Amino acid sequence: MTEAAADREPPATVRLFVAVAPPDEAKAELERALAPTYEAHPRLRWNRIEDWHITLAFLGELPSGVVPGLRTALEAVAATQAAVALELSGSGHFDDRVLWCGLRGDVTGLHRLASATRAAVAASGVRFDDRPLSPHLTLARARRDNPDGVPQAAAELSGFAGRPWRAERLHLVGSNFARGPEPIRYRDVASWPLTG
Ligand code: 2AM
Repeated sequence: MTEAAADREPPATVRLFVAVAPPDEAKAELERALAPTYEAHPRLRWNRIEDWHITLAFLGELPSGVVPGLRTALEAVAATQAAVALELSGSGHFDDRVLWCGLRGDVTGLHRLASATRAAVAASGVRFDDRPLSPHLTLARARRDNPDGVPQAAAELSGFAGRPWRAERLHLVGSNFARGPEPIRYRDVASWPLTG
């Protein structure tokens, strides 16, 4: 196949996850609170604010042929599940490498939405690693050659208490695989209002 033809060919696989995202005002508030931490830790790999999300189900790399079935399944979930009232609050880290912001509010509702999502994905025939949900919004990762900074950044942000907001849409998100030096890019494959 020529390179030009390869460019036109849809990718055979796609890396997918299902998520909710805070509205712009809640993100702007967190961004403001993070300003001193951004400045203090420029060597962390900070996620782009437009990419901030809370993963409900990580589906992994799948053949792109599964997407139509997933769309149908997730549309039905969104039609039967209600919006979830949440607040961004506090912070923490995984393994001294991943810095995250925590969530308060109807976390039980978030778990319920994640369970419904995962059940619908599984019923649509897609197999994925159904790990327990740990609700968080990832902010940054430590670089391999410079692991410092994550616990300290988490301590700096620990007092953050954001305004209430509602997760009103369910998003099916695709990402590239961050091959080489390119940062990971996310894009909505589709999203649906939570109207249940
Ligand atoms: P993270 O935010 O904690 O890094 C896209 O990569 C999203 O899926 C991210 O929110 C990421 O979680 C999550 N994710 C990536 N790999 C995962 C895995 N193996 N299990 C669960 N979630 C994963």
